[in-house]
Amino acid sequence: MPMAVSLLPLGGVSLGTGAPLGGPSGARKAPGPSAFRLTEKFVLLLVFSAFITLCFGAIFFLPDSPKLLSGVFFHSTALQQPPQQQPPPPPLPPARGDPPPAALPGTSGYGDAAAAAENLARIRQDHERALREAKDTLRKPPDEIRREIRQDKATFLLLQENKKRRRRKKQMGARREDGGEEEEEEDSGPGLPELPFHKPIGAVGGEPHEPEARERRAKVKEMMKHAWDNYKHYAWGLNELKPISKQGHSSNLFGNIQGATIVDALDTLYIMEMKDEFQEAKEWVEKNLDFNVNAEVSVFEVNIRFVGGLLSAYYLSGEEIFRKKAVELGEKLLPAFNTPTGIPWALLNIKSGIGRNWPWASGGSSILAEFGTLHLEFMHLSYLSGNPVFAEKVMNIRKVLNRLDKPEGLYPNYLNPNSGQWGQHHVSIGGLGDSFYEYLLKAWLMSDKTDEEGRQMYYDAVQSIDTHLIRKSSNGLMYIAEWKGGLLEHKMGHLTCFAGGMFVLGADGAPAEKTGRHIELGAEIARTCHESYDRTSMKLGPEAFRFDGGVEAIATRQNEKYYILRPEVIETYMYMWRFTHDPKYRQWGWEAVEALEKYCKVDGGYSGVRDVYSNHQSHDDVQQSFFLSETLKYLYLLFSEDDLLPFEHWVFNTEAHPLPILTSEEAQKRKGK
Ligand code: DMJ
Repeated sequence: MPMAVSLLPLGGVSLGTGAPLGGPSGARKAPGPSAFRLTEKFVLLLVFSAFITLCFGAIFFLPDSPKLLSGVFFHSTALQQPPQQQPPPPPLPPARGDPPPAALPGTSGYGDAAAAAENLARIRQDHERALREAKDTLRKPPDEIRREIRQDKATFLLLQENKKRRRRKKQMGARREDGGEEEEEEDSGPGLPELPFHKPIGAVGGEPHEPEARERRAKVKEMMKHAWDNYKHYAWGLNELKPISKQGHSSNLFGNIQGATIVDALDTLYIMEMKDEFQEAKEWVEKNLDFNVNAEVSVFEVNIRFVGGLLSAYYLSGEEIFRKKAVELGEKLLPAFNTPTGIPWALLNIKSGIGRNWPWASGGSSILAEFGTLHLEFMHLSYLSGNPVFAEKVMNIRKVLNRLDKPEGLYPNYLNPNSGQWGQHHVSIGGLGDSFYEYLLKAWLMSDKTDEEGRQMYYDAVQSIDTHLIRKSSNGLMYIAEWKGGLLEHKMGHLTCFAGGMFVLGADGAPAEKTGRHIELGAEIARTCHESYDRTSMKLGPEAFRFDGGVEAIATRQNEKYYILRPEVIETYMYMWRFTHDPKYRQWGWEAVEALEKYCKVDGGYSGVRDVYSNHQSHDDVQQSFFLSETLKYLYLLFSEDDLLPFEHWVFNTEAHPLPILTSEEAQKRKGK
């Protein structure tokens, strides 16, 4: 072990000149005491080596170790020792993932030097394996990756399959048959692939049959009007509204791209048949939506809200301007993928094309929920532009993920775009992880169930989630815990509540013997999330709730008690309603409407609240754009008939923007369309 070897002379000097351990100096000549000192020297040497080894190991296993590594010279040089200086390799650790720090053998005491040495060797071996894997990732020539992508992806092959071209005019004609306005369309020119999707089925639905549902849906539309009118009045053209101070609100997620609320709300306005509002929004997009700005943006947020919003607006209305803007923005986002692995940066300056990651993300990592939530939109961008590059970028993300070991079959939240290796082994189905899983399922659904790889990845992931993260409280509330390097944190975020809807949406495609379990997961998560609302004073859910320290589904920390108009719980009610028609889901949705009206509605729109357990409203003064795109849309759908945006034809992106299922011509023929 190089460390111990280099320490030997130092150890010898220090022990030899230290305080005599064996009595008076004359006694040193006697063989007994002298032998005794040697043993002690050896023991001390072992202890010292074990201590150094422990430090060495700790550096690897501490959270964010890459940050530490960069500043620790002795560690990086130790790693460069040639292999022959290593002790013989111990048996490989379990194939999946690193053991949690607490479980490391040989690091609990200073006496067990052999175990510590073994441990160090194992760490080195892991590290070297990681480096080798990273190199492999980087060595793959882009051509080979592209070839693999082409071979594997049935979804992408839809583009290749459809060789015959049809003029967009004809397509628009088909849409007009469905009730759209007659308008001269400009020729979109050559290069567009044929779109198997002919017309927007169910872009507007009939009136709800039941009088109560009709009334409730009308109420939701009224809420949309209140939110929209105030945004228009006080913050028109800006990203969001501050409903208390009655002015615009800008977060740094969009840089200086403007109009997030307008773009996010377009499709909600359309399906609610708010025609004047849709028209004014469209005019704003035509005249003012500008991506030629010097702005550093969140690739994920801009994709789900702007690209997603524009794509949906295009598919619903057939208005060419939305397609054009979506493709233009998609092209601006492409430089984000210029990393050694093709895993995109989180942040991108859309003028300079320079990207970087969030400074707080584990060792410079990209975030799973961010780079894993581009797939649906990018497949559509290829589809609408005729340019395969978008599809290639997102298919490459899958390739990188599929080459990595997953601890217990779970996907850590952090992945380093340079090395292609996981960062911290934290797993969450809420923040940082959530929509990655959602997009695996929806990629398969959106491909008309041809994307076999997406399907497999999704159901495998759910199996691991079920085994390792799903737990029940002592009173039987099911929840999805978070995983911190093998240890569970018994907490669930509001964001995690979307998973109920995801499970039930995926139930049908699950292996036959698992269908029931997926439905059960959906129903149980819906119930738990409803409890998280019901156990507050305001009947609105906190940002996170816990299942430890004697509580269940309750926020225990002050900074987890806020509600920012999030949609996830209502989203799950909507999916559960569609699949079960159990009236309780509409009832729970209505409770949320009443609570929103009571506590979040203000003169100037709708605001988040700081503490859902308090009887006194304290508003955060932000009307989030997702309130219009998601929360109100899901409520509206909850009280609508199933023929509005039917699931056989549409999937919703993670911001609730509906995208049509890409049905191949062949499949259409099979279905007799
Ligand atoms: C939305 O922007 C999206 O749903 C995203 O996936 C995460 N959550 C917010 C709303 O809570």
